[in-house]
Amino acid sequence: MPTALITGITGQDGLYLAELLLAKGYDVHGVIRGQNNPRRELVERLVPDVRLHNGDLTDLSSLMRALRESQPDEVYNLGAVSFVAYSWENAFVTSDVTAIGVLNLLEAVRLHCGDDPSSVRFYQASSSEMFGKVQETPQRESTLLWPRSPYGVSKVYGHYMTINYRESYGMHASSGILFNHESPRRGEEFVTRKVSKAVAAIKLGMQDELVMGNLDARRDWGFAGDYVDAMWRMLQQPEADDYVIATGETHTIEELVRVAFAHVGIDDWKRYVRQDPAFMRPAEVDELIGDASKAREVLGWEPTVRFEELVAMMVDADVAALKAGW
Ligand code: NDP
Ligand code: GDR
Repeated sequence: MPTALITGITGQDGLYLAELLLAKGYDVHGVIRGQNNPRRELVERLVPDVRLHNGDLTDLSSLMRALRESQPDEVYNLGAVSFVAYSWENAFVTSDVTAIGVLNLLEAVRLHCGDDPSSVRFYQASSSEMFGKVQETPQRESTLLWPRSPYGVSKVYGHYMTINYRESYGMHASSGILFNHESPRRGEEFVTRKVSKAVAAIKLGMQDELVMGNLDARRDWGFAGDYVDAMWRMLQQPEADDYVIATGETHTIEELVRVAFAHVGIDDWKRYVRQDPAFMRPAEVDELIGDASKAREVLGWEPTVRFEELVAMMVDADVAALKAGW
């Protein structure tokens, strides 16, 4: 039975990846931080077979202990300060976790592997935010990186450090350059979930308005369940490499809002939506659209959920949750 260790186990992707690997028969371990993490209960409820190890990406010795205790064949580094807007307000913390945290984990894996640096396969959660002020459309693996936030800059560091450990030490270290992916488990700070939850609450008469930032930005949104499958496929390849994972479709935030309201039968959505500069960013990533042909050809990966279906799934889940009083 193969063994996997996941950082970021309490996050959206950590939970989906744990479910996928457990279904494949893996022994799954997760790194959880903090002395009383409020999301521990969620992990224990949704994926009770995952074994948790206390650790933090900023603490090298805790990562080495988690590796020693779990003895993984595969390590998935999903842990990060992942909210772009927050990264301007907390640039040092973001850099410590999202940039240096990758180095800590790579170094821990390298030391753990001893004479056989490729004995543990490593996945790094790189991001389309690295393309930032895009230099080419659609974005592919070779597109020049131009990050636009402390988060994006940190991800670029982690991305190149992963490549560097592959090239310097022969580690089986791959990066997935994943475009935005969403689900009913998405954190409520991110735009899709903020919109789905507000639309559900407005429909049920529990909220009056939805306060938004920039409605003109465009994103390539897919379903998180599809994207964790791509991560696993990358680590099954004989050679480590980097892959763009995206749907190849792009939509504005305004379209997201419109489609979400339309799904609950509200067509005059403008009545409920107000813009507030508080939600605008110091520098915006205006338009992202990915070219995942390499993943399609090499990994045999395809997205299965389209934009409208994704929005409907999220709104329906929030309506059900609010009705149930969650
Ligand atoms: P989430 O924000 O849902 O989860 C982030 C995870 O990182 C949480 O489990 C969090 O734990 C953990 N974490 C935060 N700080 C630390 C730390 N100091 N040490 C260890 N773990 C920590 O993110 P997603 O699941 O959406 O994303 C997973 C990864 O993929 C992230 O690295 C993200 O940047 C990246 N990514 C995500 C994309 C997306 O669209 N979702 C697209 C491209 C990349 P806690 O619960 O304790 O806070
Ligand atoms: P993003 O996701 O920054 O792309 O990063 P987010 O959902 O936060 O923003 C997407 C776009 O929506 C605009 N926007 C708003 N965003 C939020 N959060 N709240 C608002 O009220 C709002 N109004 C407009 C933003 O300006 C932006 O253009 C996500 C994260 O998961 C990263 O970790 C990941 O790397 C990238 O996706 C790919």
